[in-house]
Amino acid sequence: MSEALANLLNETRQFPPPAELAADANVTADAYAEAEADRLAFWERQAGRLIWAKQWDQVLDWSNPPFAKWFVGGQLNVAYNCLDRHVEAGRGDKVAIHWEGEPGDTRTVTYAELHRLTCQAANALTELGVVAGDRVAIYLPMVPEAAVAMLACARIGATHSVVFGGFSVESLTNRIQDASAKVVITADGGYRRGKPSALKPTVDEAVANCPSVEHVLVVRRTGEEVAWSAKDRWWHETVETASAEHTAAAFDAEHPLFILYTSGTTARPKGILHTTGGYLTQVAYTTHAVFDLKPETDVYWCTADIGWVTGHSYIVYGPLANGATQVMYEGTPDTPHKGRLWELVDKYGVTILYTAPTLIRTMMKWGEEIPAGYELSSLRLLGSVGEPINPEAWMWYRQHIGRGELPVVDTWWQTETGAIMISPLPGVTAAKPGSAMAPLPGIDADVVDDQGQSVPNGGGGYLVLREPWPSMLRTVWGDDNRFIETYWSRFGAGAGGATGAEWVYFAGDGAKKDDDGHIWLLGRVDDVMLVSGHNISTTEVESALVSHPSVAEAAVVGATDPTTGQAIVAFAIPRGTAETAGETGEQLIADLRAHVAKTLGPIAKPRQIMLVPELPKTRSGKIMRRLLRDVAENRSLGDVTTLQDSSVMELIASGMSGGK
Ligand code: 6R9
Repeated sequence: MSEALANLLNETRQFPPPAELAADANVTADAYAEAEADRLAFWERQAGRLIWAKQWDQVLDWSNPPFAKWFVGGQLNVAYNCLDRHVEAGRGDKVAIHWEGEPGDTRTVTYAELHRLTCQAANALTELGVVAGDRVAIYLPMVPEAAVAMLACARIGATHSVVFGGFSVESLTNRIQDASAKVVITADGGYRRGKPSALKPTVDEAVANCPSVEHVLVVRRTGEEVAWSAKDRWWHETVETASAEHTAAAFDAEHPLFILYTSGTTARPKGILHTTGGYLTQVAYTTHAVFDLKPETDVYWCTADIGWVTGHSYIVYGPLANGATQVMYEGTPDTPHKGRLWELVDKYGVTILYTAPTLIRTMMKWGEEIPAGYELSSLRLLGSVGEPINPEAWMWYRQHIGRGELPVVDTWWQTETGAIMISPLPGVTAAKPGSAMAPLPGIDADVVDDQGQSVPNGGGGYLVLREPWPSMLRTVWGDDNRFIETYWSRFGAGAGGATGAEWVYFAGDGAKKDDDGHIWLLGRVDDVMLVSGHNISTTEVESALVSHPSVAEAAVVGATDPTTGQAIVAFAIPRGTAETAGETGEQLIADLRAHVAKTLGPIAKPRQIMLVPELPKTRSGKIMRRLLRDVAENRSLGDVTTLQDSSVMELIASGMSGGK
């Protein structure tokens, strides 16, 4: 990327931690110095947060890069660390999960109960022939059984592969086949947008083409009628009748814990493999450090789905390893009304909220009167993950959800990294709206140019990780070459660097360092635009648009242009109150183009802005710019099957207003 980026964002606001939080923070600035002094000793101390059945002999074996082994020779059981140890310490009656179904039904699951259910599920899976090393696919709605199923697999050493409940037959089939899963755990369905949404028929269709599957375990959630085959077993008849006695065996630190497929906007999904000891160490540490989690007093809520890595690391493993009390919600944020999230924050006294920019921007669009109608005073910390958060969305979050006082931690990481890598520390960092700030203690991140050279402050380029980290992916399931090819061949030793060159992990994200050396994420490298020889990041133009009072959300793409190579085409969703019909719309578009030119410079002025009611998003809430490029270049639409809502593209095509 280029010099053009250096002066694009002029964000200078900065918010130090509230004094009270800083005074009592779990992690202080010393952590950076400690990790700096001896990185491996630092991670070794963090591994001490867990209970190990056998101590490791070596912290890191990096003798065969890029294949890492952490805590070599150590043994532990993940479920033991998430459940048994809390129960054994007398905290069995503590609430693990305040579960809220979409229709309003609730369950309160204590650590003792979660432990009992997990032991029963472990026994049931064993009974069905599952042994350590086997793969189990999990295709469930957001019900406590999803966590139980994952923990039961971990308990017996089976490798789980959670498939998001919104994925199609084809996606599910591919994932089951790729991992040769022996058992599938599913439900009749779940509740979404006010009605039951079936899952079992999708599993039936998939399993018909998956000979590896021997049994299907079905949770009854909606009570709707389901077809039944010889492979099917009801969860309540199998798991809930099984013995609750189960002794967790210890597994090697490098035993495969789970496979999770990255959705990937174009390519075939990759099965990202995570293992046991290093993964749990880093998710446990980051939950403690980044969310400042105090298990005795906090009520934590991560709004992600268990089908994504955020749900794995920050609903299941991180919070439970720390003994947290959390909220789990089944449904959509606008069912039965647009205040549902705030109603739940109020009801359960949520103190830490972790959500995604897409949701924050949706809330901006709906208007701040909605959260203003609820009591949100229990909140003390806000987090963001999934996409770059625009400075204005960050400010809105702090202002309207965080009373203008709360720290916002913008956490950068990936399915591949397993845990948070770049983020403010809430008791230490004076955060800048829109910046993930700095690598966490023990993490070595950098921004490099095309040649792999570290850029100076003020420069832009590619985000890389220079040192292995405990929760790093170990490979792509069944495809070591693809692992090396995708992540390790762009820079450093894997790119044929000079003798003695280090291995460098390529994250696929554009980034820049500001004048203070803080890191700003600029979106996927594939999304960067090249306009008249200047690299311009979609994120920055989107942030400029969102900083206009009439815009709630924006997506920007580069469309082929005969004169400039690529031209900037923007799609903008007006805020709740903005008038957009006819001439008012034309005027708004003119204002927005001028606003972008003023904020970022004339080079970044969009050729075209379209006012749209919605944007195409992946099911995890990331904007799908690929489809918008099709619209911008007047092409017929590519594959829309991974869209959250496939009718959005029709809506955009028909409701489009705006011209050059
Ligand atoms: C955790 C998760 C990973 C990609 C990542 C980046 C984007 C995530 C971000 C962010 C800017 C943040 N991303 N968090 N970009 N700031 N705080 O989302 O994993 O689904 O694998 O996506 O998401 O582009 O490379 P995953």
